[in-house]
Amino acid sequence: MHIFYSDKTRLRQARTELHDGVLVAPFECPERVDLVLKQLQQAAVGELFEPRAFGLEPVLAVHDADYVNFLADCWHEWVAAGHEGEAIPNIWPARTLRGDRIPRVVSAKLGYYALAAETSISEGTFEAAMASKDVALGAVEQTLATGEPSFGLCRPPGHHAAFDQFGGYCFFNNAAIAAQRALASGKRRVAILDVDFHHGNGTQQIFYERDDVLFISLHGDPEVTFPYYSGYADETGRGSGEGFNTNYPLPPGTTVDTWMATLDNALARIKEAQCDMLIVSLGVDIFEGDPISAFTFTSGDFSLLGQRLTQAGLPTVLLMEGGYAVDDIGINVVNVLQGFKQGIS
Ligand code: OKP
Ligand code: ZN
Repeated sequence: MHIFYSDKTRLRQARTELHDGVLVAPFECPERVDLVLKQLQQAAVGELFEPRAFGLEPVLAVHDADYVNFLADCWHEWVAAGHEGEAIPNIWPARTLRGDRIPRVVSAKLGYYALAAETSISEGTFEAAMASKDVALGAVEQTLATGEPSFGLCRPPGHHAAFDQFGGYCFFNNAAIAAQRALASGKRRVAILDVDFHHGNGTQQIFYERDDVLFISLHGDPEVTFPYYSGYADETGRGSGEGFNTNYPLPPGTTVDTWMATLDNALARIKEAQCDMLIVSLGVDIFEGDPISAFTFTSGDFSLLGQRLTQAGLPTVLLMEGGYAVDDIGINVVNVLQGFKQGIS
């Protein structure tokens, strides 16, 4: 297993997250990568690589240029405007307002480019997002070159980030950027399998009208779970993308047996669609102890998950998404990767 990591992912050090009506210390914190890295090293899961800088070109292949410029400038504009705290959106072009013009001032641009309010923009956020996608690109490049599995310890996560929107702790869609890279280097159809507790609305949106990326997600039912406005079973793709988007919303408390049976359906669809690469959006917030999620995985169950993923029989890149039970996040990731290694040996 090739492991990609960058210290620069620690540059996102936001102080605030709007949670339950209170500004709290963010669940998505730099300790997450520290602890995963420590456990990966202790368990000697694989060789550690630092990715090179891939620049903005692979980002602009899936994201809007004005959105990327907004992210690059947001913090500086916020500070220049004299605002006191971190940059948090508080008004949107909601259904009765005008969404057809991009506003000029940073307070208004925030709402235009945000899909949720929990995620503040702070100093270093853009730099960390750049490092996070470099980690994903390093991993996919390695797997493309060797055919061997790679893990990218991405942070911040990516799967909620859409073509021109951030939110749900995500800024650049790392999995989408990696998938697009794989296509550019000759893959014909990439499967993105999203096992994070939350629906990967951003990944779905980016590829919704395309048949060269199959997006499949198992997640908490959006009727009762973030991101609420996406992730239903009737979202199956549009145009030539029809049939290349599959959502499996599952109720809170879903057992691991039911979840695994659903995964088998997802893997069968990946086979059927004749994909030639697998990218896993690996959120370990399906853990029973996760503070903001509601599935029931034990640490041991993650080995089974890793093993099961090898049944796709494809060159595989696993990219970190969520997981907020920091005491257990390291062992849970290690178990997935060790299970995967066992499955292919
Ligand atoms: C990011 B990833 C808790 C509600 C959820 C945002 C969750 C973002 C999850 N107050 N808030 O792990 O998919
Ligand atoms: Zn999640």
